[in-house]
Amino acid sequence: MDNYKPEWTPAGAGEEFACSVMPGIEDAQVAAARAEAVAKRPTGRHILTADEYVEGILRCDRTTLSRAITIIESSAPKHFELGQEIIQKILPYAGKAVRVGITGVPGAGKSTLIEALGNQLCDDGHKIAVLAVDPSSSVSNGSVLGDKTRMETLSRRPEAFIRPSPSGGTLGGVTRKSRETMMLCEAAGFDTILVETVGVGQNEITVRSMVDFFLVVVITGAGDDLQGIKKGIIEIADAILVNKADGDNIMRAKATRAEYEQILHYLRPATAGWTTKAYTCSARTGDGIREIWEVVEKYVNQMRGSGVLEERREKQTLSWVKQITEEAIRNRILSNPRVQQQLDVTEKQLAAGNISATKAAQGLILAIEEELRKPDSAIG
Ligand SMILES: Nc1nc2c(ncn2[C@@H]2O[C@H](COP(=O)(O)OP(=O)(O)O)[C@@H](O)[C@H]2O)c(=O)[nH]1
Ligand SMILES: [Mg+2]
Repeated sequence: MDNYKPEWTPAGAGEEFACSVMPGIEDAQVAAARAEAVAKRPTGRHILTADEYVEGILRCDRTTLSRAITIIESSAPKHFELGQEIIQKILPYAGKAVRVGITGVPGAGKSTLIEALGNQLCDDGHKIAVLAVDPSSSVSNGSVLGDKTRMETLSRRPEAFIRPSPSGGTLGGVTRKSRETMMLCEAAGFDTILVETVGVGQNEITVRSMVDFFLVVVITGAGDDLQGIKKGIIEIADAILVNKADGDNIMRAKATRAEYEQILHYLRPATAGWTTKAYTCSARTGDGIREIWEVVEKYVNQMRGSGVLEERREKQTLSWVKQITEEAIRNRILSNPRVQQQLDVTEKQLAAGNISATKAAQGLILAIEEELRKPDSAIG
């Protein structure tokens, strides 16, 4: 196309001096090339090999790490195999982080605390991973943990990695997923793992069994403060942290701290050689956050020195192995057709009221034993 150019246009000038330019020819070509490339792209995501995953994780490539975690969390059998291959390969690089569990009732300020603490740790040169564990979420319809809106600045930091709770599943399943996710994060170079869990059901026990330090976040409430918290939780804590010690709540928070101190005085500490104490902080103002981390560091140094930490981790792994085995055995027995048949019979007998519970259990055990004795038994 001929473009009209003014007389004063320098010789050899381009279209910059022209009127009625019709651009876009080249753009159209680029667009066509792009469309072609898109069309050639394989549909669905390309599944990496275990080695490719491992390589990406060790490089701390977040996309690869996230995808590997998704594989770990998946219930599909093909993902299970791949996931276990990845875990096996990253094993030598896992286990190096400080693992801290943080629990407390909903609204205690766990996520706000993690935001404050996490930012501080990043400023100090740490790389932190925040995971959430909530096996009860399938029941309670998903309590929001690892809540990114509460961790707004932290979630944007390159030194931090936040992963919400895997949804649903059995307790054993969630434990496995969380433990393995933690290992992947460690292999990616995160030196501090913060595990948030909501204080309901079995959650605390589950998280206690996978961390080095267990922090229980509490708040002052109206009336009888200590009624709300289960005694069992205090018994497994390495520190009690009374949060929201700010504004006109400071005095009450201090009083609550003193009450916990009194209770702790009569309890056996959760970790041998360590004295569990109560502290106050404000996740909102940041008061006491540095101090609580100093407690964690002191604990880790002391417990590493005495070998208690290593021993705890060994015990944790062993009990995890037992848990996996027990779950597998139970599933296999209960899915055996002969045992299922007997279960149906038992159920009917119980409903009719003509058998005692003990007798019913005996009948089931007999059926299981018979099944085990068979040479071609599906259980054995
Ligand atoms: N005054 C005050 N409010 C806080 C503090 N920490 C958390 N909160 C508030 O308490 C509410 C629950 O916090 P959140 O972190 O989501 O609690 P979580 O359910 O334990 O994770 C939010 O409205 C927070 O802003 C604190 O130290 N002081
Ligand atoms: Mg939360």
